[in-house]
Amino acid sequence: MMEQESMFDPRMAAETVSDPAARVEKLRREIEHHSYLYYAQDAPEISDAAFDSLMAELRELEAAHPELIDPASPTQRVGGYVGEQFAPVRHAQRMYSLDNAMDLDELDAWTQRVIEAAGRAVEFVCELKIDGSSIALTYDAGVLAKAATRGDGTTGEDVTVNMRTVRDVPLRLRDAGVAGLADSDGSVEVRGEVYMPKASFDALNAAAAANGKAPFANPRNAAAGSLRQKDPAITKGRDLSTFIYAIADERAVKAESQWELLQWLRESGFHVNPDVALCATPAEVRAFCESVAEKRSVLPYEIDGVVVKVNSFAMQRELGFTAKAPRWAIAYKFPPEEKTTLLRDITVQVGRTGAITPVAELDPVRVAGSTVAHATLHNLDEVHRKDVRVGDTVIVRKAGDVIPEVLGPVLSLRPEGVLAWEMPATCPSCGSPIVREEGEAAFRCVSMDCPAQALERLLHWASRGAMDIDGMGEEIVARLVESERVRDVADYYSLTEYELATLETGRINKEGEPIHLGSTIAAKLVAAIEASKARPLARVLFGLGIRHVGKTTGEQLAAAFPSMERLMAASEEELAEVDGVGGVIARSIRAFFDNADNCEVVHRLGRMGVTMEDAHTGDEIPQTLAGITFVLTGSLVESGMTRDEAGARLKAMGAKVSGSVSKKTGYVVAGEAAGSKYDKAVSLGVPVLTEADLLRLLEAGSLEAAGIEARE
Ligand code: 0OX
Repeated sequence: MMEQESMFDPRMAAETVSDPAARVEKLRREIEHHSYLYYAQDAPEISDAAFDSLMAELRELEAAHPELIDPASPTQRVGGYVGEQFAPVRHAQRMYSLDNAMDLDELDAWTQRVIEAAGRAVEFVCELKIDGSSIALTYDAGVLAKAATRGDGTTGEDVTVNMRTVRDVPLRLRDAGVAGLADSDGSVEVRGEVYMPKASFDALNAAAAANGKAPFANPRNAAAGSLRQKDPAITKGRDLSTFIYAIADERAVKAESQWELLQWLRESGFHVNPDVALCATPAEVRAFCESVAEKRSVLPYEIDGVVVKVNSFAMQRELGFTAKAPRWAIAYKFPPEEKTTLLRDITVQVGRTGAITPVAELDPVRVAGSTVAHATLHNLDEVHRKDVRVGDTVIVRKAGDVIPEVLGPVLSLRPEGVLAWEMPATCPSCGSPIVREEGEAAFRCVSMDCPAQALERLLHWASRGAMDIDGMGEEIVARLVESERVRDVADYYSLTEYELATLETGRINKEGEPIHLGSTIAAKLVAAIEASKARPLARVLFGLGIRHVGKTTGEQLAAAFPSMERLMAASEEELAEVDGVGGVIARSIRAFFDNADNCEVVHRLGRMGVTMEDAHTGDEIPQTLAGITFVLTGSLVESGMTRDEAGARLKAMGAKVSGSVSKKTGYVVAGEAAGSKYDKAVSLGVPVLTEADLLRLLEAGSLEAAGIEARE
């Protein structure tokens, strides 16, 4: 910074000031001026120390004279507290998005179209397309009153308190800006981008990594995330900046073109990007875009293209807007950035459902705003199609500038003797054999004993539609898995009340001691686990999480096989013969039971008392309701059955159960608080049964025995 004498002596002691109000006002003007030179002009005239000294004096004076405190004072950037939710702000003028030109030819086509539509020569303004988060700043009578995010373009969020902490945002417009307003006491809304410089983004992510926190994917997310902090002090520590480039309603200023507007924005004190060009021809526009693409990587902030705008406001008004974007502006997007790096290894990842995905392990490389060290290779076919091999130099790019992608190898750089990659034979998480289902790209680990899938499988088993273990939610199951007390679904049934009561929830109380689940919840859980043992075989089959075996298939399998033992022994052909079970499902069931770990878990479930055989098999129940469709609505309070349970029992008697009422519906069973389905049944003349009728029917075994009139 240049050392230069300020027009003030910053050492002047606050208590010697004879007219504090005048001194405060002078100090504020001086500080605003130097902030403007520093942040907006990038041309400071005094040292940081001198600036700090001016601020210190102002703070001291304001502390001594609280009546002089003003929200527009440079000392008042942090204050207030953002509530749980940022209040919605409806934009007076919609915040449009931009149409894109994906290459220079599309850009040329657009400039030509505009010239034709205008019927005369057109000047264009080219600006860098800052990759940040859009912001709207409203000034009332020259003072910052509101800052709002773009949101959906119509309604954004109020982030005023946080935006005030961004040091290049003027809290008050400079006099030259006020002079350029159509109405100096009126309101003006300017728009731009809030962004985080690349270096600050890297430092933020390095700090996050050191503290074991998740990093931000790119500077844009970091800027948006920093703006949505509940505590403005956090936003203040985040090194955000702005570039302002637009106005909500150009009638608020005396400017008549975008170029003049940029000049007015600068004079008003806003940070305006210096890399702008006024172009008289499409060739000049194109040349600007090309020159920017070249220097993109040396800029201290991320850009993802160039915004080209028709300069004249009058012409902008003639061209107008489509439903989503102005016709007078376009975003020329850079092609996705590509880099080369070394493919160190290909590892495999086991997803929560057992899908095995190959992952490229790369020498870390910076692409389009963030460092890439891993990239999914999707599946084996993709690895072979791209012919990427461990040891290759590969080309990496970010699809949509977010998800990294390996495009392929640089074959000329391939070392000798590298081999094509093959899928490992066993799961890296549990060692079980990996299987591939016919016609599917994905390989899977189908073991119930696989830690990578444990949480998902355990939650599925306990879920409503499966074994319905009330209260066994994600938090508790995750703790049971972490503490290694539960690994597979059979482990649920050996849990003791004591173990559950003393399970740590992962939360701590005010004294810093761990909070345990406690005996009340533990007792309820043990009862719920016990109750689940009696669920019908169909639910057990669904609960096992066999791929492709949903609820209905579970019911069909339970109806066709009298016991788990018989089902486990069935051949692929026998399985494929079951109604609703084709070749794919049959193969999946066989692969499941061909896994020794799975058979062990099922046998352990049986020993624990979980249903392995329904009391009545489908064959024994007379199919008196065959061909009749039932619709269940409302809740069955008397019996406490769920609609699913009641439906399953009707199905066991041969009925069909449907979700909607039509003329073909046989009966509608209306429980308590039945709604539109009941009304529809009445209007179509479909007979309506009460819960008592239903219970009689289930008990008696046929309509006739239950005394219910058969339908024509
Ligand atoms: C940017 C940017 C975005 C605003 C209203 C219509 C055209 N990300 O840097 N948008 C616009 O202009 C839009 N200009 C920019 N420089």
